[in-house]
Amino acid sequence: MMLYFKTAGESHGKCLIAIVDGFPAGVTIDEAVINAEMKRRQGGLGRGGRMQIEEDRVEILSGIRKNTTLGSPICLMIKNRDFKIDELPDVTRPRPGHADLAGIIKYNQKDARNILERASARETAARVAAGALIKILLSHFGIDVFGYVKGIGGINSDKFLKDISVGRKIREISPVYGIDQEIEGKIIEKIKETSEKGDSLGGIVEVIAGGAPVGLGSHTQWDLRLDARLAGALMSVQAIKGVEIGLGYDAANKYGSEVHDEIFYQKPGEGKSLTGGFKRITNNAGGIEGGISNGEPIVVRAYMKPIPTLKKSLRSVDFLTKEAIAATYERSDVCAVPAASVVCEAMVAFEVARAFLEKFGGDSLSEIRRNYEGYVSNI
Ligand code: EPS
Repeated sequence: MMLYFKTAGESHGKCLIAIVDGFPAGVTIDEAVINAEMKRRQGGLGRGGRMQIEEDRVEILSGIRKNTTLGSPICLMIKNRDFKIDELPDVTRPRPGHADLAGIIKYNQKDARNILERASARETAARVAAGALIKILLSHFGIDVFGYVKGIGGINSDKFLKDISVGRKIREISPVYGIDQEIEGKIIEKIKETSEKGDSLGGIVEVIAGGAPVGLGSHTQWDLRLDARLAGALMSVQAIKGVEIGLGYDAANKYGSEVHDEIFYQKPGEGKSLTGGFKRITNNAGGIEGGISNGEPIVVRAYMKPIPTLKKSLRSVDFLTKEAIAATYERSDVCAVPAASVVCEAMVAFEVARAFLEKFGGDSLSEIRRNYEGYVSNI
């Protein structure tokens, strides 16, 4: 059974749901760990009024008994406090950049609410719940997935993160979920200024998956390549417009000799080696060569556009009357890049776990561990 998850739910419907299938039996799940992630997604400077209303908490409806997974589908539910979907006004003034206009035409609707309720990034609460569950599984194999904000509104960090645990400590106290305290003040200022102007901001998120062994993903088929899968998963996150891996776009501007990570060998000691003893002193490949993880940290960046719901509305056209009119505004976040870093972390965790289970798959945690240990001791 392949690991997969689907979500359901509207932004102002009763609840959001994630169904995670193909998750192995025998994994102990602490609900508090999932809820900590839910809270993190709600935070970050630049969030709007909705996050004052909600207190996202997960309810486990199936697949777990006595805090342990059964191997059956796991249904996670997050209740919406603001759930009055049937009473909310019609939306006929589509927001440029949102799904409103394309959605009403495609689905033959007269009210863009029927589109935006599902297109909303509120859906990502369900993804984060699924991702938190998946990260618990990965932690059993020393895989640590860490997402942080690299930049907002053009103020970008060039800091290189060597150690995830150091990054996590800085991120924990950062109001924008960053790891570079030198630029944090400027970012905070920019978010405040933008809020006063009634505008919105995008930014860059980096996700690092440390501790993944060589051999996840495959060169043998286009849709098995790990880099392709990660890019697809991240592009599916609302407002993400670009993804790069390792050196990314900049590799196109350099010589091959400047780009590729030279190979060295150091006989592994007693402990396990994720790379079979082969070493790199650079990681421009972002931990993936030929669509296969090479045992170095997997490094992915996602580029987020500014949120399309603007207080200072853009020009639009009323869908019914065809008259020129300002786009709808109810309320919105000014900047949701910190929240997106939590969502991107969840999506990377999912794709890494999916590739991990394809390689070491089994129905139970103990079976996967046997397969994993046999492989790692053999490389
Ligand atoms: C979000 C909930 C939404 C927005 C935001 C994300 O709440 P509401 O629409 O009720 O204000 O804050 O949605 C969007 C960015 C979007 O494009 O729709 C959340 O839970 O993250």
